[in-house]
Amino acid sequence: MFCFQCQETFKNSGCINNGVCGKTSEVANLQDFLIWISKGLSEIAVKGKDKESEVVDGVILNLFTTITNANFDNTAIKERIVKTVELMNSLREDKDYSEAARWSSVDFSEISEKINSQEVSILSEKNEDIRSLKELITYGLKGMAAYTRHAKVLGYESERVNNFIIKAMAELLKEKTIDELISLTLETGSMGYEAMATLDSANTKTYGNPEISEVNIGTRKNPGILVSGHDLKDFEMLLEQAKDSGVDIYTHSEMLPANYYPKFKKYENFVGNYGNAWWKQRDEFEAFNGPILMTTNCIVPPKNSYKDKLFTTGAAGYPGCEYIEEDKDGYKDFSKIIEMAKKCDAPEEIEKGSIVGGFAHSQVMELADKVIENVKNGDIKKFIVMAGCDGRMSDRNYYTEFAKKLPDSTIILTAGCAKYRYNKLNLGDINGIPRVLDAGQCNDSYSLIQIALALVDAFGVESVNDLPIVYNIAWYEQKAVIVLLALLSLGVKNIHLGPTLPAFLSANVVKVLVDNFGISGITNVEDDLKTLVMK
Ligand code: FSO
Ligand code: SF4
Repeated sequence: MFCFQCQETFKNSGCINNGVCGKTSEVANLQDFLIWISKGLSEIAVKGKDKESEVVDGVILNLFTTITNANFDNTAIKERIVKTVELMNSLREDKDYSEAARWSSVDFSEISEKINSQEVSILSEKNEDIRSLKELITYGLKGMAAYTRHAKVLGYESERVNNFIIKAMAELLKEKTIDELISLTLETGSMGYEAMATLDSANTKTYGNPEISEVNIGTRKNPGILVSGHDLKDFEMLLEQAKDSGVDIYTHSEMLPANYYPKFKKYENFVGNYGNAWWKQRDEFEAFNGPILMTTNCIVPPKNSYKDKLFTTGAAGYPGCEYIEEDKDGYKDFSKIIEMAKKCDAPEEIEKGSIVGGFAHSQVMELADKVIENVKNGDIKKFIVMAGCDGRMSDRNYYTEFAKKLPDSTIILTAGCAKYRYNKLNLGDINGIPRVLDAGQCNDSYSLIQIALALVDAFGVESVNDLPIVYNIAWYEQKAVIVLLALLSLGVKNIHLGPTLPAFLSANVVKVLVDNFGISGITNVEDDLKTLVMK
């Protein structure tokens, strides 16, 4: 195996035996093969007459399934391989195709032979810069696919985004120049922005606009179910099915923003949020006592103490954990989880109190006059976008320290699970405006962009780069990659990206990003405060 798609990759170079995330080499190799034939399927679609919706759905699900920490189940990946090859076989015409598009076998001894030949591995591309750009685009597409799928289950999609994903996947099979790949990278970013906008519409039109909310982080005495991941539709279905069961529902990690949506607030058994970012789950899931539903990434290989209580659905999967299927109408029956919860002890209380969030674009626009007034009178001097991801490496304490040492005249704009590094610090407020404004999930970085664009108008400046906003973003996996590409496609400059720059960026590609966008890594809290805030 060789995988370097996430920030925790081995020695910031590449996982070669097993993944730091717990992915086995068998799963990693099958995922590489799945991505390779997904590009082949896309080529067949591009060269064919019609783009079947089955192709779009299949390629999107395949991309999503291979995101870091989403699916560790080789049986599930093999099923996706079989479905993909069967679809290719049914759509292939009498045309000139690449080898990936010609692949027709579902015999896993042949597939293993192909994998062992190393021809579908990331390293099969020998030119380091071409490999770097092609993987950057592939990872952006994975993030885009995840967002696109969440919108689709709520009945929203963008044909342009769908078509782009298929076109870009097919393009990645071709020989390309560096310039061609750079332009495809930026196109990926702008389509990523559209994918995030589509998901924002899906979420807000279905569940209302997020509003300022105080979220309970303590527990009650009833048994509970913990819901993690990003899929709001799964969350709604579970809430609805559990509403009269006597079982309480809690969000975990990236599901925390569900607490901000008006439609979910009417459920009396919806208690609040339990625990922290994804990487602390092995202790927190044990303490929770009840079953846990993982609707997407980020799964950490479970301890035996709760493994039989861990359920997966959608693109997520873990061997030995029960998977909840959807029926042909998209309905999922969660009764097994609810029945299991009834027999479990109530969650152990690991924290008490509350946190405040719900600052997506609509809520911030309502506060716009107040925000602008505070900027004009100098009480707010700077906004620091600290969106992105959390992770298990201790060097991420940097973000807690950075947040603590920021001057009182600054506001942190956040989204994604990075917030858990500072959202319980009680950083106070500026004339009633909290100093940490949480817009929501990583995809709600879209809201942060909307807020920046509104400030451009309000202050009459030419671009987002003229605003008192700086970017100190943390990344972990491929959804953060699409958020980053979206920001670049909008012309945002001087983003600091940490805790390390991606291992998949070659030295020359980093140079392009530095020269054209002023991207840089992080150094230490004191120096970065000077560069970002005090200048
Ligand atoms: Fe991932 Fe980052 Fe959204 Fe977290 S981009 S790691 S769990 O912020 O969440 O999916
Ligand atoms: Fe390694 Fe990250 Fe790939 Fe997992 S997803 S195998 S940790 S690079």
